[in-house]
Amino acid sequence: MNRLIDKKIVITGASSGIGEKIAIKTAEKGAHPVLLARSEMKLKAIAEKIKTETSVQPFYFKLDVSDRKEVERVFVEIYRTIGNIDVLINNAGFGVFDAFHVANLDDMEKMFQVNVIGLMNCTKQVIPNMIDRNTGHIVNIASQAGKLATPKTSGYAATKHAVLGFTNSLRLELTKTNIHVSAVNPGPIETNFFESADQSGTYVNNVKKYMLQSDVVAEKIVHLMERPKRELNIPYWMNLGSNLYNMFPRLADKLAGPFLNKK
Ligand code: NJP
Repeated sequence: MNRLIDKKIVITGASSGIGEKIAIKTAEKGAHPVLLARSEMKLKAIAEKIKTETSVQPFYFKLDVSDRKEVERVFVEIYRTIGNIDVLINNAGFGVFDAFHVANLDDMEKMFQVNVIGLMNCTKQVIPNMIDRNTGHIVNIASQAGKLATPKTSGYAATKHAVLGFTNSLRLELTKTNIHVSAVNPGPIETNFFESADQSGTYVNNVKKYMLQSDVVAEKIVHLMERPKRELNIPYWMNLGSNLYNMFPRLADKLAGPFLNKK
């Protein structure tokens, strides 16, 4: 059974990477993706491509998720245009990898504004309507970096730890409703993400052989929408590593420290 047919799925960060792929794959399933990002021209091109390939005509809206007033205005416009939202994919995000002693505090602040506050801003716009209808699904794209911090990710990992904390609390608050709250924790994925995150190319070079393809990650996220669960961890072995680390942190620091220093 196709559970996504006619569902309205709002995707932040849909102008590239996994957000773009999720938009295409949900449209292929007969859902109605709504694309959000700052790059309007990219959204327009992706919407046209989706229309040509699937005959679904997606709506798209220019949005900077870190701008609270803009988020409120755009979500009012979305509700006015498409009606109820069935799924919100909080995917917009970016990283800058730097050792903390040289890191720029403006980058840290901006990462928090987009990855954490932006995600909360968007969630806030859909939750009251979902509670009224007693249905819905919030999917937060976090990271394995939200479970296990590695060197040079003090800012980025802190934002993704915050996303997981927020997601887990929200899920518990909504236990008695029919609203699902999921976290997605991927390892490295081949996307534009690394253009800002890893400007030296060192990390990409070191983890090339573990890199996930955005298509594969998007496919699993679509499956998560069809069969909601609390967490999607990809690849599973990386999550096993994160779990072991959290069980034996002192030993892991000693044994795995050099292995985790890839940036
Ligand atoms: O990266 P990329 P991904 N307001 O750069 C948008 C997480 N993740 O697909 O605004 C609104 O291709 C940006 O659009 P634009 C990662 O943390 C990744 O890999 O037009 N949108 C673009 O559409 C992030 O949460 C990896 O510039 C904003 C999108 O975000 C998510 O996956 C590993 C925005 C980024 O697309 C998608 O990243 C991992 C703003 N202020 C988690 N700022 C990985 N790639 O390895 C950015 O564990 N965007």
